[in-house]
Amino acid sequence: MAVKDYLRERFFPHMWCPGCGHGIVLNGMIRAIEKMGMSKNEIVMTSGIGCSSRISGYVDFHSLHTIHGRALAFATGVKLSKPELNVIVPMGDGDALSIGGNHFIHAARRNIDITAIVMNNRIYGMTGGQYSPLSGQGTLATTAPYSNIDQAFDVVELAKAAGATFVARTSTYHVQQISELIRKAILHEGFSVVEIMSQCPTYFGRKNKMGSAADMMKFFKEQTTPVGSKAKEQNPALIERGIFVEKDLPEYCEEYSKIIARAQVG
Ligand SMILES: Cc1ncc(C[n+]2csc(CCOP(=O)(O)OP(=O)(O)O)c2C)c(N)n1
Ligand code: SF4
Repeated sequence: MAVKDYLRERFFPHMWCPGCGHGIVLNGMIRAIEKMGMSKNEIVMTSGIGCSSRISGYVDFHSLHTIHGRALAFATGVKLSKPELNVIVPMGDGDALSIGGNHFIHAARRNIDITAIVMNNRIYGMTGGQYSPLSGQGTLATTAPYSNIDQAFDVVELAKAAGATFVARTSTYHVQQISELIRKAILHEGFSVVEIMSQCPTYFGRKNKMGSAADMMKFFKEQTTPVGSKAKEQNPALIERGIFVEKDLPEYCEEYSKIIARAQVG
């Protein structure tokens, strides 16, 4: 299948602003799926609400565009009833870790076989630039005009601590790595998290004087380094990219089916 066969072209042109990073994530994800030769019918995408969550409308998979912060709850229901399907959940940082934070940690803890993609632009894009739990101290937002005083989560550390069995990070500058990490995350049997640093030039970029979308991507190029690199030792402020966790642990749906079998015997 060609890349465009996975898209619902009738919904284009898309609603993203010029320079938004979310389209790069869509591109990287579709290329990963095309490379694996997956059929559209094997994939379910559930999403909440947000510019990032809009991805579920543009892909020609089984899709559920649901409630802000609840994408993983819907995904859990789908996966438990149809474990043979691949469930992918694109989320914004607000969707995943503000209103949806509780769903996120518990999906990770259960190790249910879902691929969570956190599109981290450090702001609520869709609703006009409010700060999110990923904005970080010292940033400016519509709701923090005198500077944000909240510390940010580290998505990778949070996912690791909550029990995710595949945890990775990259950025929209590293488009080949997006495809590679999403491919591995889909193949992984367990809860996988791929954080993708994405640019919102319209709100985060403008409010924090980060320049154009291209400047923001240059920032991702210059301020990140492969995990475990020498550069990180020399400059601890660099953000690491790559795979942080990849391990096998019992998967939730498999364990659940064993419980059903035991209950039927008993
Ligand atoms: C229950 C509920 N609360 C709040 C909203 C309003 N709302 C819609 S999207 C959004 C945040 C979007 O930010 P994020 O998830 O980071 O995605 P982005 O738009 O930046 O890609 C909010 C607060 C909503 N739709 N539903
Ligand atoms: S508001 Fe930000 S996140 Fe939303 S489409 Fe525009 S650039 Fe992208």
